[in-house]
Amino acid sequence: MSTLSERSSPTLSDGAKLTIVVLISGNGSNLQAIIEAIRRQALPVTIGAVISNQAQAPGLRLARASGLTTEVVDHCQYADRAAFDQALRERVDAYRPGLVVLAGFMRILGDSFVGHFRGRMLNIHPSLLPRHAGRNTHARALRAGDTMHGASVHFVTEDLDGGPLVVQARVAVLRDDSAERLAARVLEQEHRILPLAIRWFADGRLRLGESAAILDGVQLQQPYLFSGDGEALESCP
Ligand code: NHR
Ligand code: GAR
Repeated sequence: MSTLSERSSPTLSDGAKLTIVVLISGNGSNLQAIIEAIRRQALPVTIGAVISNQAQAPGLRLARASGLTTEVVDHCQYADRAAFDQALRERVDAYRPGLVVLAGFMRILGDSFVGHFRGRMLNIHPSLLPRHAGRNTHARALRAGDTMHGASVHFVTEDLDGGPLVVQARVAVLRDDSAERLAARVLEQEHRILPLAIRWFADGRLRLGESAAILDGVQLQQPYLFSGDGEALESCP
């Protein structure tokens, strides 16, 4: 069966590549960063589908504009979290993804969902985990007087925002920073480290070990620190 994405956007689909499903709830700027990396041929994956728990998520429009298959699994339509998780799992599984990417996905996932996708689900979180797990991370970083803030990619486990870390990018907090300005600078870094981590996974360089992420065969005691030059995604000619 030929999907919409295969017909209208050949660079975004290729049967031989790792298929990912991207879960979103909002603007989808991280999704956009993934799409752009694929278009630059810097990310060898196929987006099977973009699934949102919010029918109104602006990221859905963006996905459709790129010719991607989209779905909505609205958590409000389900009796409880377990029922939502099961429906979401079925829809994700329908695309047989090798990797599930939470890109601004705002619903906590239950143990059975997480167990099913163990070792093949990544999340981008807007803080230097383990600092500031949960929500409102930028305001909390400011309130705590942090001088460094940033973003983290981690494997998703039952431990909310506590799964093994993969890569982080640091962002200096400026004097008189606002949560909005800080968030915008952190978001720029998210757009670099999320495609990078996906690329490592697609290239078979990244996997989840017993208690830590393993990159190039080495167990990460600390997340890889992204500095913005050497390891940036290279475009292929
Ligand atoms: N699920 C598990 N099991 N483990 C993680 O590490 C997860 C997860 C689901 C989402 C993203 C996470 C983040 O990056 C994420 C990581 C939402 C909430 C939250 O409190 C917390 C963390 C994250 C995402 N959500 C509310 C809830 O009751 C609802 C908020 C809303 O709908 O607007 O689910 O920060
Ligand atoms: C990003 O900052 C992401 O890290 C954060 O939401 C934003 C989504 O932006 N995620 C969470 O807070 C998860 N709880 P986007 O929709 O433009 O990618």
